[in-house]
Amino acid sequence: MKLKKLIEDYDIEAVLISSKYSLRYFTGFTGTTGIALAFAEKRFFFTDFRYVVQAKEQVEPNGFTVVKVERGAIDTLAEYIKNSGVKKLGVEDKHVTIAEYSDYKSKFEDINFVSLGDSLEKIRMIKREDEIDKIKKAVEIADEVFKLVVPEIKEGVTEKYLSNFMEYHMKRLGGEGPSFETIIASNYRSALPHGVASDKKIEKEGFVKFDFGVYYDGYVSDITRTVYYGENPSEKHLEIYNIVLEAQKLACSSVKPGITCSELDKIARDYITEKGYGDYFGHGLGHGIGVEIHEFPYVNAKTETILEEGMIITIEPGIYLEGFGGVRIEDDVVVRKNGGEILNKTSKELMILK
Ligand SMILES: [Mn+2]
Repeated sequence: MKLKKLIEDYDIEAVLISSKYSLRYFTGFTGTTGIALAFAEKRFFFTDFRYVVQAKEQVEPNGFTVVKVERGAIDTLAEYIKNSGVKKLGVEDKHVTIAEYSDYKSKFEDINFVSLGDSLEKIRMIKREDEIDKIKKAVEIADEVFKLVVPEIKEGVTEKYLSNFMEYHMKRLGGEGPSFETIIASNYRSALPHGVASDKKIEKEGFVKFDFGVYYDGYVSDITRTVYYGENPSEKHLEIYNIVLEAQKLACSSVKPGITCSELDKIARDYITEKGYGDYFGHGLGHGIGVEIHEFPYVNAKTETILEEGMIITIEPGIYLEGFGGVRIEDDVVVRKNGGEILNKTSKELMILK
């Protein structure tokens, strides 16, 4: 088991799991209040009255024993730590507040805190098949939602109308909701890489960029499509769309075990740069997805992580021209033995909606 190995590698006796996504991943807990203490052999999950029944259902199948705490888990945790003779305790230092840390220091006697850095997050990089299946389902729902929203793109409706429409259907189709704030950026706003849906009305002759995703059983999807709304896309609209499309396809077909994230980023970036738009692609090529919308590995010029079978990354190059508009195309791709498996079924060819 991965936690057991981590405990050995760090030469510690136990790990305190406190962050939302680590709790979700390692224990299965989806509530808001709980903390877990994992030893090499035994595991405990501390929560209060409100969550005891839910926690038993969710965490026991993952090997955690539920301990009901009165209010705040700190005193009970301190007892368990003391009684188990823990000397070195791994903590999620990146997620612990100063207030929590001073609590730990005052309540946990004679303990050495060991920073786990990104180690718990990195355990999540390679997905099991059951995790891949959940992401596939999240992608399937996203594809379906996109199909439904396209006919709703009409002059005069607001971006927010479209995002509400999409989020309603995400839930209707079995998702838990959006995996992040739905981005709908129309016309000049499409040049904003992260323009969340606003009160702006859809108007003719411009791009409409949709970047959205769905949570399904705790796992996310993340997809971007850019459509043209109007009769007469300009040469420039067609030009930048086709450059992004080619760069995206090139990167998707280059996914394979053994390539580094920076090499993959370079393939798309070099293509866009050759075409003269390198300065307008100001973000990384993609990122891992899983229980969280942005996970390891990050696919950018600086990341030397080598892609391995079972990782799932997004491939999402873009070109953004201020005052004019922008294009991004994004798919979710599983690293398989023989290459990348693109999960999205939605076409990437330019849709011109009249
Ligand atoms: Mn993304």
